[in-house]
Amino acid sequence: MSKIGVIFDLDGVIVDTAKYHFLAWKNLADELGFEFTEAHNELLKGISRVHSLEILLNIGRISLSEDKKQNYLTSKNEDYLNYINKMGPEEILPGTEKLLDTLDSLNIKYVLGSASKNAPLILKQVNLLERFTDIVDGNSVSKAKPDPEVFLIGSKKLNLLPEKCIVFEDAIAGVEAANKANMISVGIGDKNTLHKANYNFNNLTEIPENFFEEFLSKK
Ligand code: B16
Ligand code: MG
Repeated sequence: MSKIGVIFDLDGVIVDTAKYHFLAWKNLADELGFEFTEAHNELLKGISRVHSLEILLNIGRISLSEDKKQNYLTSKNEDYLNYINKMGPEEILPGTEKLLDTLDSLNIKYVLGSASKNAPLILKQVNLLERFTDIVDGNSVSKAKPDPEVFLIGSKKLNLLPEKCIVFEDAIAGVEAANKANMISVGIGDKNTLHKANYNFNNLTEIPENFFEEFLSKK
Protein backbone atom coordinates (compact mmCIF):
# COMPACT_ATOMS: atom_id res chain seq x y z
CA MET A 1 0.00 0.00 0.00
CA SER A 2 1.12 3.56 -0.71
CA LYS A 3 2.61 5.62 2.13
CA ILE A 4 0.40 8.59 1.35
CA GLY A 5 -3.26 9.23 0.61
CA VAL A 6 -5.37 12.07 -0.75
CA ILE A 7 -8.54 13.72 0.56
CA PHE A 8 -10.56 15.76 -1.92
CA ASP A 9 -13.01 18.49 -1.05
CA LEU A 10 -15.93 18.41 -3.50
CA ASP A 11 -17.49 21.82 -4.22
CA GLY A 12 -14.89 24.12 -5.80
CA VAL A 13 -12.33 21.36 -6.37
CA ILE A 14 -14.07 18.58 -8.34
CA VAL A 15 -17.29 20.36 -9.36
CA ASP A 16 -18.62 23.91 -9.12
CA THR A 17 -21.81 23.48 -7.12
CA ALA A 18 -21.38 26.96 -5.55
CA LYS A 19 -23.35 28.40 -8.49
CA TYR A 20 -26.33 26.18 -7.61
CA HIS A 21 -26.05 26.96 -3.90
CA PHE A 22 -26.09 30.64 -4.93
CA LEU A 23 -29.29 30.27 -6.96
CA ALA A 24 -31.05 28.40 -4.15
CA TRP A 25 -29.92 30.80 -1.37
CA LYS A 26 -30.85 33.78 -3.58
CA ASN A 27 -34.36 32.37 -4.07
CA LEU A 28 -34.69 32.14 -0.30
CA ALA A 29 -33.39 35.70 0.21
CA ASP A 30 -35.86 36.94 -2.43
CA GLU A 31 -38.66 35.23 -0.54
CA LEU A 32 -37.50 36.86 2.71
CA GLY A 33 -37.20 40.24 0.96
CA PHE A 34 -33.50 41.15 0.90
CA GLU A 35 -30.65 41.17 -1.59
CA PHE A 36 -28.19 38.28 -1.69
CA THR A 37 -25.21 38.84 -3.99
CA GLU A 38 -22.45 36.63 -5.44
CA ALA A 39 -20.06 38.37 -3.01
CA HIS A 40 -22.28 37.20 -0.14
CA ASN A 41 -22.20 33.68 -1.62
CA GLU A 42 -18.40 33.64 -1.28
CA LEU A 43 -18.87 33.71 2.50
CA LEU A 44 -20.71 30.38 2.35
CA LYS A 45 -18.05 28.34 0.52
CA GLY A 46 -17.08 25.26 2.52
CA ILE A 47 -19.50 26.26 5.30
CA SER A 48 -22.17 23.80 6.51
CA ARG A 49 -25.80 24.24 5.46
CA VAL A 50 -26.99 25.22 8.95
CA HIS A 51 -24.21 27.78 9.43
CA SER A 52 -24.82 29.11 5.89
CA LEU A 53 -28.44 29.89 6.83
CA GLU A 54 -27.25 31.76 9.95
CA ILE A 55 -24.89 33.88 7.80
CA LEU A 56 -27.67 34.52 5.25
CA LEU A 57 -30.13 35.61 7.96
CA ASN A 58 -27.46 37.92 9.43
CA ILE A 59 -27.03 39.55 6.01
CA GLY A 60 -30.79 40.15 5.86
CA ARG A 61 -30.92 41.13 9.57
CA ILE A 62 -33.68 38.62 10.06
CA SER A 63 -34.30 36.49 13.11
CA LEU A 64 -36.46 33.37 12.87
CA SER A 65 -37.77 30.65 15.18
CA GLU A 66 -36.00 27.27 15.10
CA ASP A 67 -39.05 25.73 13.37
CA LYS A 68 -38.98 28.29 10.58
CA LYS A 69 -35.21 27.83 10.16
CA GLN A 70 -35.73 24.08 9.75
CA ASN A 71 -38.45 24.69 7.14
CA TYR A 72 -36.22 27.05 5.17
CA LEU A 73 -33.27 24.63 5.34
CA THR A 74 -35.51 21.93 3.86
CA SER A 75 -36.95 24.15 1.12
CA LYS A 76 -33.52 25.55 0.20
CA ASN A 77 -32.15 22.03 -0.16
CA GLU A 78 -35.12 20.89 -2.26
CA ASP A 79 -34.54 23.86 -4.55
CA TYR A 80 -30.77 23.09 -4.72
CA LEU A 81 -31.48 19.42 -5.55
CA ASN A 82 -33.48 20.47 -8.62
CA TYR A 83 -30.21 21.83 -10.03
CA ILE A 84 -28.09 18.89 -8.82
CA ASN A 85 -30.43 16.36 -10.43
CA LYS A 86 -29.67 17.93 -13.82
CA MET A 87 -25.86 17.66 -13.40
CA GLY A 88 -23.79 15.33 -15.57
CA PRO A 89 -20.13 14.35 -16.10
CA GLU A 90 -19.58 17.44 -18.28
CA GLU A 91 -19.58 19.44 -15.03
CA ILE A 92 -16.46 17.76 -13.65
CA LEU A 93 -13.84 20.51 -13.31
CA PRO A 94 -10.83 20.33 -15.67
CA GLY A 95 -7.90 18.22 -14.51
CA THR A 96 -9.92 16.07 -12.09
CA GLU A 97 -10.03 12.83 -14.05
CA LYS A 98 -6.40 13.08 -15.14
CA LEU A 99 -5.37 13.60 -11.51
CA LEU A 100 -7.43 10.59 -10.37
CA ASP A 101 -5.79 8.52 -13.15
CA THR A 102 -2.35 9.60 -11.90
CA LEU A 103 -3.27 8.60 -8.33
CA ASP A 104 -4.59 5.24 -9.55
CA SER A 105 -1.39 4.58 -11.48
CA LEU A 106 0.70 5.41 -8.38
CA ASN A 107 -1.55 3.20 -6.23
CA ILE A 108 -2.42 6.18 -4.03
CA LYS A 109 -5.86 5.88 -2.45
CA TYR A 110 -8.24 8.82 -2.26
CA VAL A 111 -11.40 9.65 -0.33
CA LEU A 112 -13.81 12.56 -0.34
CA GLY A 113 -13.88 15.05 2.57
CA SER A 114 -16.81 17.39 1.95
CA ALA A 115 -19.14 19.48 4.12
CA SER A 116 -22.02 18.63 1.81
CA LYS A 117 -24.76 16.24 2.87
CA ASN A 118 -25.47 15.78 -0.85
CA ALA A 119 -21.94 14.64 -1.72
CA PRO A 120 -22.77 11.00 -2.70
CA LEU A 121 -25.59 12.18 -4.98
CA ILE A 122 -23.36 14.80 -6.65
CA LEU A 123 -20.58 12.24 -7.26
CA LYS A 124 -23.16 9.82 -8.67
CA GLN A 125 -24.53 12.49 -11.01
CA VAL A 126 -21.06 13.09 -12.49
CA ASN A 127 -20.17 9.36 -12.59
CA LEU A 128 -17.33 9.60 -10.07
CA LEU A 129 -18.89 7.82 -7.08
CA GLU A 130 -17.30 4.44 -7.80
CA ARG A 131 -13.79 5.88 -8.06
CA PHE A 132 -13.49 6.96 -4.43
CA THR A 133 -12.36 4.50 -1.74
CA ASP A 134 -14.75 6.15 0.71
CA ILE A 135 -16.86 9.26 1.26
CA VAL A 136 -16.74 11.47 4.35
CA ASP A 137 -19.42 14.13 4.10
CA GLY A 138 -21.72 16.39 6.09
CA ASN A 139 -23.66 13.34 7.28
CA SER A 140 -20.60 11.78 8.92
CA VAL A 141 -19.43 14.69 11.07
CA SER A 142 -20.64 16.44 14.21
CA LYS A 143 -18.35 19.46 13.75
CA ALA A 144 -18.08 21.43 10.51
CA LYS A 145 -14.89 22.81 8.85
CA PRO A 146 -12.70 24.58 10.07
CA ASP A 147 -12.88 21.77 12.63
CA PRO A 148 -10.55 19.00 11.36
CA GLU A 149 -13.05 16.18 12.07
CA VAL A 150 -14.02 15.53 8.43
CA PHE A 151 -10.38 15.09 7.38
CA LEU A 152 -9.39 13.08 10.46
CA ILE A 153 -12.16 10.60 9.67
CA GLY A 154 -10.83 10.63 6.08
CA SER A 155 -7.34 9.64 7.29
CA LYS A 156 -8.87 6.75 9.25
CA LYS A 157 -10.69 5.57 6.10
CA LEU A 158 -7.34 5.69 4.31
CA ASN A 159 -5.72 3.89 7.22
CA LEU A 160 -2.98 6.52 7.31
CA LEU A 161 -1.58 8.96 9.86
CA PRO A 162 -2.84 12.54 9.28
CA GLU A 163 0.63 13.76 8.26
CA LYS A 164 0.56 11.25 5.38
CA CYS A 165 -2.62 12.79 3.92
CA ILE A 166 -2.73 15.48 1.24
CA VAL A 167 -5.90 17.61 1.21
CA PHE A 168 -7.14 19.50 -1.87
CA GLU A 169 -9.39 22.39 -0.74
CA ASP A 170 -10.85 25.57 -2.24
CA ALA A 171 -12.19 27.20 0.95
CA ILE A 172 -10.39 29.04 3.76
CA ALA A 173 -12.31 26.98 6.35
CA GLY A 174 -11.19 23.77 4.61
CA VAL A 175 -7.51 24.78 4.44
CA GLU A 176 -7.68 25.65 8.15
CA ALA A 177 -9.26 22.27 8.89
CA ALA A 178 -6.50 20.44 6.97
CA ASN A 179 -3.78 22.43 8.75
CA LYS A 180 -5.36 21.76 12.16
CA ALA A 181 -5.45 18.06 11.27
CA ASN A 182 -1.67 18.25 10.65
CA MET A 183 -2.14 17.29 6.99
CA ILE A 184 -0.50 18.65 3.84
CA SER A 185 -2.88 21.35 2.56
CA VAL A 186 -3.18 22.22 -1.11
CA GLY A 187 -5.22 25.36 -1.83
CA ILE A 188 -7.13 25.28 -5.12
CA GLY A 189 -8.08 28.79 -6.21
CA ASP A 190 -6.87 32.27 -5.35
CA LYS A 191 -3.41 32.13 -3.74
CA ASN A 192 -3.98 35.27 -1.67
CA THR A 193 -7.25 34.00 -0.25
CA LEU A 194 -5.77 30.56 0.49
CA HIS A 195 -2.37 31.82 1.69
CA LYS A 196 -2.41 29.47 4.70
CA ALA A 197 -2.17 26.42 2.43
CA ASN A 198 1.17 24.57 2.15
CA TYR A 199 0.87 24.56 -1.66
CA ASN A 200 -1.27 26.66 -4.05
CA PHE A 201 -2.64 26.03 -7.53
CA ASN A 202 -5.36 27.83 -9.47
CA ASN A 203 -7.04 24.54 -10.42
CA LEU A 204 -6.33 20.83 -10.72
CA THR A 205 -4.86 21.12 -14.25
CA GLU A 206 -1.87 22.87 -12.67
CA ILE A 207 -0.84 19.97 -10.41
CA PRO A 208 2.49 18.74 -11.85
CA GLU A 209 2.74 15.05 -12.88
CA ASN A 210 5.52 14.55 -10.32
CA PHE A 211 3.74 16.38 -7.46
CA PHE A 212 3.33 13.22 -5.35
CA GLU A 213 6.89 11.89 -5.82
CA GLU A 214 8.32 14.15 -3.12
CA PHE A 215 5.87 12.71 -0.57
CA LEU A 216 6.31 9.11 -1.72
CA SER A 217 10.08 9.32 -1.35
CA LYS A 218 9.91 10.72 2.23
CA LYS A 219 10.44 8.19 5.00
P1 B16 B 1 -25.14 20.84 1.49
P2 B16 B 1 -17.61 21.33 0.10
C1 B16 B 1 -19.84 22.62 0.85
O1 B16 B 1 -19.20 21.69 0.02
C2 B16 B 1 -20.13 23.89 0.06
O2 B16 B 1 -18.93 24.53 -0.31
C3 B16 B 1 -20.93 24.84 0.92
O3 B16 B 1 -21.25 26.00 0.20
C4 B16 B 1 -22.21 24.12 1.38
O4 B16 B 1 -22.98 24.98 2.23
C5 B16 B 1 -21.84 22.85 2.12
O5 B16 B 1 -21.07 22.02 1.28
C6 B16 B 1 -23.07 22.07 2.59
O6 B16 B 1 -23.72 21.57 1.46
O7 B16 B 1 -26.20 21.89 1.68
O8 B16 B 1 -25.21 20.14 0.16
O9 B16 B 1 -25.11 19.85 2.65
O10 B16 B 1 -16.90 22.49 -0.48
O11 B16 B 1 -17.25 21.03 1.55
O12 B16 B 1 -17.53 20.09 -0.76
MG1 MG C 1 -15.17 23.40 -1.31
